[in-house]
Amino acid sequence: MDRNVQLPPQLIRPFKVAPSSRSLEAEMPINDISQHFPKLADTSLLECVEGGKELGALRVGVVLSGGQASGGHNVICGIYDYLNDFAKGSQLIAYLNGPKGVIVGDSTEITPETVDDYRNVGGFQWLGSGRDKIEGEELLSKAFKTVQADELDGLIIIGGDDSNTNAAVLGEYIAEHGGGCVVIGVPKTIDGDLQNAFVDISFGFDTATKIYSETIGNICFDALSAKKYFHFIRLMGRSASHVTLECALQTQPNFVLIGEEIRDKQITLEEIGQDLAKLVIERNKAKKPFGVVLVPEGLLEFIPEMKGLFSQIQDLVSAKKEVRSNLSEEALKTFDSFPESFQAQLTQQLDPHGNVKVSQIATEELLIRLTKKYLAEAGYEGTFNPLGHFLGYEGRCGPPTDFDAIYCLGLGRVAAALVGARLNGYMSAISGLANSPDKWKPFALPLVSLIHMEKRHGKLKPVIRKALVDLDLLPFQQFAKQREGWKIEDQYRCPGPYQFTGKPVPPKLLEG
Ligand code: FBP
Repeated sequence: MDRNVQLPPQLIRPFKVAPSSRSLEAEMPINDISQHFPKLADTSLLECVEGGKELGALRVGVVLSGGQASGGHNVICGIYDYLNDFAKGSQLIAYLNGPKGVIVGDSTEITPETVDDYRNVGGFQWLGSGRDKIEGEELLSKAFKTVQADELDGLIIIGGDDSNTNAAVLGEYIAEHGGGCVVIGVPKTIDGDLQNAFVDISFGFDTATKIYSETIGNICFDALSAKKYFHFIRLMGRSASHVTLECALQTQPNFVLIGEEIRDKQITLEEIGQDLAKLVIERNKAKKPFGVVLVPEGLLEFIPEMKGLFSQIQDLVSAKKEVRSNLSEEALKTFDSFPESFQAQLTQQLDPHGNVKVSQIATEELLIRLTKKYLAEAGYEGTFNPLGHFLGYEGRCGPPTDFDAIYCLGLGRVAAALVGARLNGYMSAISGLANSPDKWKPFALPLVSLIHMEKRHGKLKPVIRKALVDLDLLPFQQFAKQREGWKIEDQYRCPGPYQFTGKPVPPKLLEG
């Protein structure tokens, strides 16, 4: 396959950067966090435009960070291609198993043969990934030593909100210590919560939501055929409900919970349980003892009485204190209403960035339990055969959709160009993604413009703001307009498997 066959011309030519006619301040809320990033604070939005020149040979490092997302391998291929085309003699050094690879200096060089083995291949298995955080003097200085020892001109961190925060922190540290290596971030995450006026969507979201929608659609049709099970499907996506909302629009199930709506309308756990019980009763009256309910994995954090409990658990777990005996009276009441197995899931260790590991909490089982409780209270004696599902890891590593494949090659090329332009603390961004690729516009977006202060591990820290579902925007509005019609009248959609037109698996595997 001609590796550039799908890329539009403006992403193939060499870029140069120029001040943008668009204004950051006019298009997004900006917080003043300059005291935390004095070296990166003086930044402006730049556009990548045609007219770039051949660069001298560069030494560029790359690392995959955080959860897997389809297209990651193509970002690396895009970086490699750009260097190969416009910075002859460059070397691309890949750090293994996530940020830890940068800390300990564990790396391998990307060669032309391996590039062609991984182009358009899902997963992160080429380099491996990890959630280690490069934080604190000891780890930052180790990472600095690695980039110095490897004589890097630039390090490209492919990651989500937390990993891109880490890119800014490391870029600041290197600049403060007189290093010449620049740090560039690339927006990755299936969660879709790394988006703003210049990053329409992070890569991986498109592939993941298509994989989940295929399965949800299949389950909907099974429910409609067998007419005996109520399926409660929890979907990955940490805090924001973007994944659930997109899958809802694709498959039109009977009931969908959106965390951000529950927070804004202050809907309680009891009200959710009662709504679900009402749905079962009404469908049963219509001779439909079956149904499909979508649940975002981050739901609990948005429920008013759970928010306080979550925040207390986060503080106590961070401080390594026993949870139950240290909860406030109100939080304890909520905590004690849950079965022990669920309490254990809630109080497990946080991830290295201070997040509760929501993928390990069986919220769908809790909702099934609540539905049963309110059905019993309503004196319901009809059928209710619930089945819980979790769609998570299976969505993160499929072959990238055509969209993610092209987008990621482009993001990689832009990231390489930003290293060539010696920009420090910028994100490789492409906007206008709803248009055909020949109209996409590449940008260099200052990472600090995305950062605000947030409580992590019990302390306020500068981190990239997560973009949650906005109830005033079109996706939610479309959903809100249609959802009543999905409750009893079954309007299920079964989108089927997504199409991929590139080279799907490495030739080596085909040859066996
Ligand atoms: P990133 O933010 O790093 O992209 O990870 C997102 C995610 O896939 C979430 O949707 C999920 O809650 C979490 O990772 C699961 O983490 P882990 O792979 O550590 O179990």
